[in-house]
Amino acid sequence: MDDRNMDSSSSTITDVATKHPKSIIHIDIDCFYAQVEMLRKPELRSEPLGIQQKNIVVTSNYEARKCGIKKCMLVSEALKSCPNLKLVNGEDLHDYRASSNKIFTLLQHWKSPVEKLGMDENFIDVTNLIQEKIKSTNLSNIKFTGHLYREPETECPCGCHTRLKIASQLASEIRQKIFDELGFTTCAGIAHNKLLAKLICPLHKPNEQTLIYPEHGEEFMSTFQSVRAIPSIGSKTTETLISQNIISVSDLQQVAVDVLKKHFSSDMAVRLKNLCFGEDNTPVKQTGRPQSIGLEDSFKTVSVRSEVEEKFSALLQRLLMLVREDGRIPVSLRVTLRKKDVKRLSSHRESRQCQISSSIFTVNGGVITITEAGQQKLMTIIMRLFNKLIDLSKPFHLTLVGLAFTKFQERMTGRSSIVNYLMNDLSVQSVLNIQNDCDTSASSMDYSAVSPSSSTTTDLSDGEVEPSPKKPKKVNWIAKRRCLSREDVASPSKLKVGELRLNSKELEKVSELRLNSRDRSLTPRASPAKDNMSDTSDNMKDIAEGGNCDECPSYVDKDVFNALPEEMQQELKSMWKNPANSELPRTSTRNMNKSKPNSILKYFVPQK
Ligand code: DCP
Ligand code: MG
Ligand code: MG
Repeated sequence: MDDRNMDSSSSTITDVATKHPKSIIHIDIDCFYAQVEMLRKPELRSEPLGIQQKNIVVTSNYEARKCGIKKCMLVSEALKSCPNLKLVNGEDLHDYRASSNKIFTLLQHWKSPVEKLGMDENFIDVTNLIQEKIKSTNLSNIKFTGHLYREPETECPCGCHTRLKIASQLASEIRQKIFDELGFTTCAGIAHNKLLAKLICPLHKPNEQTLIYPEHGEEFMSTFQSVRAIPSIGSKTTETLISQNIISVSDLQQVAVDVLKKHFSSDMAVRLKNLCFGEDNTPVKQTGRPQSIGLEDSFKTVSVRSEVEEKFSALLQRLLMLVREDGRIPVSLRVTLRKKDVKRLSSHRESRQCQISSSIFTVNGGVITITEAGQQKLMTIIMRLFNKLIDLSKPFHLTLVGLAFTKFQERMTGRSSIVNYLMNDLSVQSVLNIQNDCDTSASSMDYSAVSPSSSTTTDLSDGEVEPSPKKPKKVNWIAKRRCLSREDVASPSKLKVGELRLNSKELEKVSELRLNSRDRSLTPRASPAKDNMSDTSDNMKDIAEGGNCDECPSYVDKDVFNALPEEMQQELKSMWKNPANSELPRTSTRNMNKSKPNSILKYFVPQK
């Protein structure tokens, strides 16, 4: 063993505060939808196979690609170039999504941050894992696995080459496990950042992997003929760049940042410059549960209201199946339309959303269900949002309708918690920004896969996902309440529970909170349906079905009340009859201690 080499590598490799400290693996499943179909029906493997959505072949197996089938080809063209092409309808995304989730789950095995990107891609930040491996690896003769974009002329002094070589071995191990356990072949890109890992991934495919070293990033980027190849550069940014005669990534590399600053914000200009040289420091953000669950349907044109209603109704049916699978109760609904501007021959998206009452859904044996009446209510809300988006006194032309549930409540468990009954939206998730056709921002890395223009797609929006809060248990919740800090105040889900106090005024809020979200003012549940919609976040309290038990105030939910133990029902009733009995001075700990051992008051006293 060469002692000199050993010394130099060990002194740099273990120091992650280096120039290229990270090791990122990007994994992409080969011909994903086609592989799902081939795993289902192995006899398809030997045939050219296309996956059809509407009149488009969205993807195909590699047999079909040999005959010239390309992604998003028209079915008619595809059949011309490959007459024996087998077509499978891929409009039902259920199995694709299920496989996608299995792969994501499997990737958690390496205990490193995994960021899911669309259906068939994941980033894994293996930086820490490699630090661990380095301790037990003989570094003197370490080799990369798979392909190398370019041989290095010299070793990077920060030690990244060794780390990336280990990452490439790890990538191979990960791909093997995906194949062994789930049967999918994959490609991987290995680099010191997400940008290069993603872009290098398809260099050799299928079932191959490629490693690129940081010093080759600039040259590799210059091989892209269009700036659009950079994941976070959307159509609007591309348009602006093209208007300045910046077409290729190489053009972007040559333009002065000050020139870009004339057309973009200063931050964005700098970011564009970094990206075109292969520099990207966006972190791999562990993906949580999707922040929104949505479906879209696109078509040539729809100009009649009843047809729109039909489209929404069909989407809703499918969306409710997804909600059932997901298991969370939606509390916000978004309607999206793509309007065709006939004069300008262009189209643009518009969305509206509003809150919906969680009582539209019921949970039976842990399964979310919705009645016919509940579905009708949703359709009423959807069409009301539609009416807000479309001026029906004028002709309209739509090319897409979309529905998405954009916020969810997490249910608490444990029968004994009164908080479960009265308030089960302790962990409301934030509203996802509407993803637009026109991406003008390059300030955050948007690696989202583009969906075909004419298909039904699922919006399990993975970009900007914040990990979903775990289902809180009552005990944890009380413990957390005790630790509320200033930052926690920004999280109303925690704060509101802590603020609960059982007097008639406050109890009103308990009921209100079932509909309440992060930044909305409290409105009694029995208040008339509000119609106060805006483009991004509306506050439509559409369901007002108070007056559920004889003695209950109108804002109390019948189901909720009836589900309470008899003892609690009695206690609440007597308190409603005489609210003064239940007043607890906020500061009085003496009074708290005096409350009956079984009193529901104990659930509502402010925690110290
Ligand atoms: N997809 C789609 N519409 C597109 C692109 C893709 O519906 N315009 C779907 C079908 C693909 C899946 O997403 O199977 C993953 O997209 P990829 O771009 O990764 O394509 P494939 O996995 O099919 O092929 P490859 O082997 O090139 O990765
Ligand atoms: Mg793929
Ligand atoms: Mg992909």
